[in-house]
Amino acid sequence: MAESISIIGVPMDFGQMLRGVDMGPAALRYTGLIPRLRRLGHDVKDEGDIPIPVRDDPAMEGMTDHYVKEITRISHDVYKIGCRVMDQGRMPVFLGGDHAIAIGSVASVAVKEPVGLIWVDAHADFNTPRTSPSGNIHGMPLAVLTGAGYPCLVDAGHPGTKISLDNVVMIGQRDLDPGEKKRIKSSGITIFTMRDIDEQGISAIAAQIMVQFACLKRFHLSLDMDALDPIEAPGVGTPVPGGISYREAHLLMELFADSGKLGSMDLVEINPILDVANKTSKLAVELILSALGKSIL
Ligand code: 6HN
Ligand code: MN
Ligand code: MN
Ligand code: MN
Repeated sequence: MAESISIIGVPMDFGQMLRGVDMGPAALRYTGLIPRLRRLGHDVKDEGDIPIPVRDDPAMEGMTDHYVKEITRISHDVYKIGCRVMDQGRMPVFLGGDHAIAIGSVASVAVKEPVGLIWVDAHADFNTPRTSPSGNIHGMPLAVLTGAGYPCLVDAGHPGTKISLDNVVMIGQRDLDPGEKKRIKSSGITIFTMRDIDEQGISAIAAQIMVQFACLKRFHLSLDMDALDPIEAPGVGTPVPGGISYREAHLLMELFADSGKLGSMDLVEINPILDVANKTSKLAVELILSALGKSIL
């Protein structure tokens, strides 16, 4: 189905320690994301990039505390533009940046009605400041969105929890921190780790998700490129071996497209500096196209 899509670049790298992930939106545009979505028949508007301070700027020197203040302010900005796009009846596609951009993006799509949230990632991003070994905020957005962690981040956009734990599904995990594991187990959140994918296959898992989301009108896909195997997606800051294959990822996107319920998405964590000939952006664009209706036949 032809959609009205708004592309929102969020070149934010404050959620982790490596420069380069701020170039994600540029790499995805360079790879032809917008004309290729148009060729699929979609009406696509490029909303440009949200202005983000540059970390190398001497004015930023001495900033510590994992950039919580900057990320809070940027999350408000992401939220505002996401809300505007949603009000216009358009589908927002947020291009990161690191995964902390999801604090604002997911908040903006869950304002009017409950939505499902599918977190495709090698990690769970379910740490709080207490459980995080790194302190990096990109390891925390799913915890924040479900109401745990720095209060200023939990309250970004509008005060309080943005997504109920019952409406969250994680897929692709294979690297969890000890305290994070405990939080996952006690939360009762639905998780399909790499072992589950190996045992059940991607299509059976997608079918279970659609049963869980039967009462919801739409869902948001938050796709961290490190969910894929680093052989396919080397351009990420925190690669973990043993990930989702090229075909598994495509099939998952194709099944999401078939569901007719994909309402919005994030594509995050591409770091072109660490990439091999823009391989990760090329795959990411292919995956976005599959999620938005590109089919083989
Ligand atoms: N990501 N669990 C680790 C941490 O530092 O909390 C890694 C998080 C990676 C986050 O890839 O979006
Ligand atoms: Mn992530
Ligand atoms: Mn990750
Ligand atoms: Mn610290």
